[in-house]
Amino acid sequence: MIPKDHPRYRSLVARERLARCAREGIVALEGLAAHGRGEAFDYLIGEKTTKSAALAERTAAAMLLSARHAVISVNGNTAALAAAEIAALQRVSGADVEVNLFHRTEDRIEKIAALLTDHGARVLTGTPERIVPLSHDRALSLPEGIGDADLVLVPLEDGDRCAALRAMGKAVITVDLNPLSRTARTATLTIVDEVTRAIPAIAAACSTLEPGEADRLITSLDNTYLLQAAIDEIRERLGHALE
Ligand code: PTJ
Repeated sequence: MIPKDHPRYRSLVARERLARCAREGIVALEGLAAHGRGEAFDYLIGEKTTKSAALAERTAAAMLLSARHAVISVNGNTAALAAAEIAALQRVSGADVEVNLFHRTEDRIEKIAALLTDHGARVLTGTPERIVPLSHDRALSLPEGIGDADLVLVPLEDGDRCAALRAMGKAVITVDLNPLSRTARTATLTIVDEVTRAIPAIAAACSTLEPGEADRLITSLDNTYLLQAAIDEIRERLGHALE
C-alpha cells in the first residue's frame, strides 16, 4: 500500500500500475524503461502542464475536431496509464482508437483492446496490413483505421513511425515529455506533457474551443516554437532549482 501522504504519491501509483500491467502482459518490459525516461523529463518541467504545453493541447483539440478522419494510436504504456482518459477523448473528439505496438504480439493486442473497451473506448478491429513503410511490426495497421487517417495521435511514440506517417502525408500529434526526441522533432505537433495530464486537457479543450479559435490555432501552429518554449521552460526552472 502506498501511503496517500507520501510526497511522491502520484508517481508511485503510476509506477505500481505500470508494474502490475507489465506482470499482466499489457505493458512491455521495455515500457518500464521508457516510463523512467519520461519521469525524468517530467521532473524537469515541474510535473505540471506548462504554458506552451497548454497551447499545444488546445491546438491538438482543434486539429482533432477539424480532421477528416482522426485515429488515436494506443500502445501498452498509454493504455496502462490512461485507458479511461483515451475513452473520454474519443467521446468528445469522435476519433477512432486503434492499438499499435512496437513489441507486437497478438496476446498484447487483445489484452490492450480489452482494457480500453473495459474503460468505455470503442476499439477498431479488422485485419491489419503492412501499410506504414517500416520494416518492423509497427507497419501493421488497419486499412480502415490508421491506413485511412489524415491525422494520427501517437502518445509515447518510438522514433521512426512518426517520420513514416508524415512521409505518407498524414499529420501526426505526439505526447512526449522529451522535447529532444526524434518523434518530438518530427511530429506536426508535439505536446511536451505527461500523458495523464495531456489527454484530459485535449478532451477539455475539445468542449471549450471558441468559434474561430480552431482555425486560428491551426494556422499559427509552429512546432519548433513549441519545442523551444519547452526547452526554455526547463532551462528557466533549472536556473532557480535550488532557491
Ligand atoms: O507498448 P509497445 O510495445 O508499443 O511499446 C511502447 C514503448 C513506450 C516501450 C515504445 O514505444 C518505446 O520504446 O518508446 P520510446 O522510444 O522509449 O519513447 C517513449 C517516449 O515517451 C520517450 O521519449 C519518453 O520520454 C516519453 N514518455 C514516457 N512516459 C511518458 C512519456 N511521455 C509522456 N507521458 C509519459 N507518461
